[in-house]
Amino acid sequence: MNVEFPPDLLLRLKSANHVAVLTGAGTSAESGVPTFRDAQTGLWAKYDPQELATPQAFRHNPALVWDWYTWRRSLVAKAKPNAGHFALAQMSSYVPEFTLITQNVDGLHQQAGSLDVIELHGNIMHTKCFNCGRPVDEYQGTGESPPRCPYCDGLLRPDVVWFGENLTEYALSRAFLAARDCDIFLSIGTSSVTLPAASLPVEAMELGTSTVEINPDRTPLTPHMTYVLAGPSGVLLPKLIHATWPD
Ligand code: BV8
Ligand code: ZN
Repeated sequence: MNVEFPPDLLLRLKSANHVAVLTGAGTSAESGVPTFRDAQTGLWAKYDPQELATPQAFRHNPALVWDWYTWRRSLVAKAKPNAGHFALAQMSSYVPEFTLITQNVDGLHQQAGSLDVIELHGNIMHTKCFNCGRPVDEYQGTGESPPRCPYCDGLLRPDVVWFGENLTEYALSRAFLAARDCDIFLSIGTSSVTLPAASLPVEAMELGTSTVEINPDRTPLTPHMTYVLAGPSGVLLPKLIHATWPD
């Protein structure tokens, strides 16, 4: 794939003091992790992820939701970071200030070496109690699904943010600060429909900050982006890095 980047994009990236990046499930697609809105496979094909990733679904059928996350955890456990993840880790070493905000719950940015990743939606490999909220990463596989909390005997759940649940104040405030402070904002591999994450690039746009979308498909924000790079992040990001910092 021969790619010509707009010269002023490369200049802006190279001269940026603060680069902010928001990633979505598309950045993990080339690692074999199905994107959030991809058709789910096998026995999960008949479920809409948006219906399962809610406290209501967990209350209604805790075993089903727990088993869905156990299936997704098995996919994530086998996944390895792809060239896009490594390129973002590399980019952070080229710029004075770099903020990586992710909607993903798969931990692949950290595995690729990115530090201080803002996980807006939590991490699928972490577990907490649905009742008392304590983190419970060690629990006996009692055979019960979901397992129970050793502190209050409540049901355990993945430590992710479900639809209808608030994001943690800490993650959200840091993400908005970066969107407001950065010189260029890259929105990579996200369908830009989930809020409040999708309002981060808008925050930057409204301040006149240059914004870049990297996605093979169009999203509702595509028409508003300063630059649109249509293609897979695992291919485009390494090329963008090489074109911006060739030596
Ligand atoms: C909140 C963790 C306040 C769990 C996730 C009505 C009622 C109630 C709420 C709402 C409502 N209307 C709006 C809301 C708010 C709601 C929302 O945004 N709903 C939308 C979807 C309609 N948001 C919330 O509820 C948030 N909380 O607002 O709290 C509140 C409180 C009470 C009541 C109301 C509000 C919580 C949102 C977080 C939900 N949890 N994940 C889990 O993972 O199981 S979000 C979920 O979507 C995933 O984390 C995912 O990361 C995220 C965003 O999706 P994307 O990452 O964009 O992935 P997607 O599959 O959609 O797109 C992939 C993209 O990649 C595509 O564009 C594709 O083209 C592209 N792609 C494919 N291959 C590649 C690629 N790109 C690059 N390279 C490739 N190779
Ligand atoms: Zn508990």
